[in-house]
Amino acid sequence: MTTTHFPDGFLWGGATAANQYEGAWQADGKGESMADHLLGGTFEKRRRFAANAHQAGYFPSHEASAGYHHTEEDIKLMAGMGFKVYRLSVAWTRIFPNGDETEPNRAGLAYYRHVFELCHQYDIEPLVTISHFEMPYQLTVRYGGWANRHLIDCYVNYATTLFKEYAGLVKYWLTFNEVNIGFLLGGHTSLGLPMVDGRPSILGEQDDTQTQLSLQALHHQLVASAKAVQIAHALDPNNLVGCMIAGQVTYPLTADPADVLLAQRVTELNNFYCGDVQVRGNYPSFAKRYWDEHHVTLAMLPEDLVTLKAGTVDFYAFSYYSSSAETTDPTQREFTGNLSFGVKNPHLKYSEWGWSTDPSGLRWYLNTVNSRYQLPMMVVENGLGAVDTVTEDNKIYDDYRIDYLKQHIESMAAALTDGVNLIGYTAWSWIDIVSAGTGQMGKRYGLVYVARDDTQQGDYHRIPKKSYYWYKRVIASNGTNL
Ligand code: BGP
Repeated sequence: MTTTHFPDGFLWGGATAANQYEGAWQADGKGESMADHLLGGTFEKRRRFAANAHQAGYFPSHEASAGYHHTEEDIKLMAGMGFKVYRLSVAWTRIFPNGDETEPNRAGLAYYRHVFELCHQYDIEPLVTISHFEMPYQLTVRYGGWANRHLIDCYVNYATTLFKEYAGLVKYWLTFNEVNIGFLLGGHTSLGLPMVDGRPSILGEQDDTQTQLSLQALHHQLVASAKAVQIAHALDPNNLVGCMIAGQVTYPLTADPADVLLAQRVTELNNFYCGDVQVRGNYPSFAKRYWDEHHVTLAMLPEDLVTLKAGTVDFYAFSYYSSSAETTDPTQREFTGNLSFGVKNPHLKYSEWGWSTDPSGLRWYLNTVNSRYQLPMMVVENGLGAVDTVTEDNKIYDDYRIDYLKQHIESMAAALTDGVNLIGYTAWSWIDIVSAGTGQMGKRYGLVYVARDDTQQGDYHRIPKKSYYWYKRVIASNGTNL
């Protein structure tokens, strides 16, 4: 039981991403996204580096949770928990099927208008991620992805279309989901870059040519993000635009100063390379050292620096799932959860997917970022991926998920006492969706169960889990009844 009170108007809610939730991948004129090609495309073959290699040929985003066909029911379910905010992404390919058209697909625009209007009927504020790992496949085929500067124009046209179309319906926006992950992982999903030897190229394991390509592509994304922020503000001063960073907490494995220094460098690179550009409007001081070490020369137009400075975000949104550790012994490095690499921390417990549970890491991260930026913050992803069992009487007793969420909400309450300006929390994911990292339905995060499994069986009917009723109480008590 926490004694700290969340501020009045705290934005409690949940999140999804279009390619993991909607399905209906070819409905109403939608084009193909990078996600629609996973496991089968030229660039994405064997992209999944975790448990579902045996499913090659199955494209999780094609059907996902069939959210596209459950709009009314799902928004009603969210309202049943008392959501104040719903974080969702727009599938770029529903609006511009190939990514580079000048005229939008009206059917795609109408679909999201319906979603946003329904949300407002239930007093749920939409929080929209403009691009969440679902860039149009044709932008990679035709232009080579974000390595090509032309994508800035394509994205700006897309974002501007959304700002204009949904003026008055949406005021909270995020430009790119986990923009720092594309950079960390070579970015074939979010940057649209080719894979290396059939797998994602990982920063630190990339050769300098790949690092050059990734950072150049990322630079274009950061410029596009800054332009979108400026346009959103110019079109409607009520628009609030946030960055979305994958919160990467990295501890030194030992008190050996070399480990401490390494953990600091990893923390800075993973979080502040992108964070500083989006919040402060310039690359951090360590960036030059990093570029020099990797023989990277970024092609920048003189106006890019002006754009970055003028397009800083209004709030800092981030995902947080787990923490990692670092040591200078390179033989120990492995996958340590949410697309991070490092070493396992002996003080923490790990899920069967290798992700640690570390609520203190969330408090550490909130404080660290608050000290650096002093911006309002939102936790826009946090949750536990687990296998759920449906009992004979159709119930799901997910006490492990409740425990996880409870501990993290307690950490947020503690961070509030530390003085952090936290304004919202959207649990990931409020309903079962396809896992981004593995393509599985069986790695479930939802507070609502979706009857669909990894053998593609199930009719997608929804069942609120025990956590659904628990979270409803949490929201009703503004975070005091945990
Ligand atoms: C983040 C992504 C989400 C989501 C989450 C959980 O990196 O923004 O899209 O998927 O991780 O990861 P996973 O689905 O791999 O368990």
